[in-house]
Amino acid sequence: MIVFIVFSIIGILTVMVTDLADESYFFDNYVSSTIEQEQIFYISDAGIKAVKRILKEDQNSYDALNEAWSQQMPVQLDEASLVIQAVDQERYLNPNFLVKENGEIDEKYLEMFQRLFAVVRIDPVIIYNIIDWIDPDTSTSGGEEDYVDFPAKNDKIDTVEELKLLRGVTQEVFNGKEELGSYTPGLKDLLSPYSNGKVNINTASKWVLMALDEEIDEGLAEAIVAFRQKEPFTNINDLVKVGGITSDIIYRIKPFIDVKSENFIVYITINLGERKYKLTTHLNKRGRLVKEMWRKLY
Ligand SMILES: [Ca+2]
Ligand SMILES: [Ca+2]
Repeated sequence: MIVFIVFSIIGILTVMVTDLADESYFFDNYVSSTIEQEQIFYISDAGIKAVKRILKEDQNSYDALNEAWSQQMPVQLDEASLVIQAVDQERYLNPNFLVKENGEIDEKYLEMFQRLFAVVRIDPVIIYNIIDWIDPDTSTSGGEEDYVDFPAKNDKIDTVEELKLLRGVTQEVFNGKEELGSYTPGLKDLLSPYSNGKVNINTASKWVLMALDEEIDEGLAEAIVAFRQKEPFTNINDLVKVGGITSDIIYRIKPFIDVKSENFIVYITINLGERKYKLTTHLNKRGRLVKEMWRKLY
């Protein structure tokens, strides 16, 4: 995206430059764009370092929304202002887990996806479109294996935006919808390819919690959310303290839940002079080790 912006700036400048017939003017402006890009990366480093430090210092047994890492962080520097927001990815379901390493469908994940799509009223055929997009074979599991302009990827999903390429994933399916004053989330607020596959019951939305088990209805999911606002879950067995959650439910969902998170996407908005930039980075946390996986500038 930045390359595109740089080139469109060059495009505009070229017109001006031709008029001025001044090649050095054009060159200086190109360089200043590149320097600005480097400056943004440099400025972002300060923000990313701050989030990394917060995550490193967070050594308790759980990750919850009332903790420091989850708070929006405004940062004022001499030349720029930043707004930083970290979002743990274990609050979402990972679509890549629908397909096992051997290429077969993971039936347990399929059941979770079927429940999730039912509660947010998204066409369940899209689940099979996702499966066929990921699975290595080219025969259909009930979804769309090939598209008119491009074949299915037959590999893991890398970004949540990739889901927009799939048949049936409309703007509304992706972004969610507002109906009769009530909001239903779309895929971008339910799924993440960066999650380790275990849903954090301290951060997951009620819709994702409802996907975990058929006995977790809306009332029970809301009870979980209300409970953790007063007292975060420090152990998955603490769920039994929520009225209505039986030990049978805990036994069934145990392999798919956790009370902590491992992957964090950090969104940084940078105001530099007249311009606004968005930088996204993926931090992976294991114990005291916090590693930056990638960084993207928009
Ligand atoms: Ca924590
Ligand atoms: Ca396939």
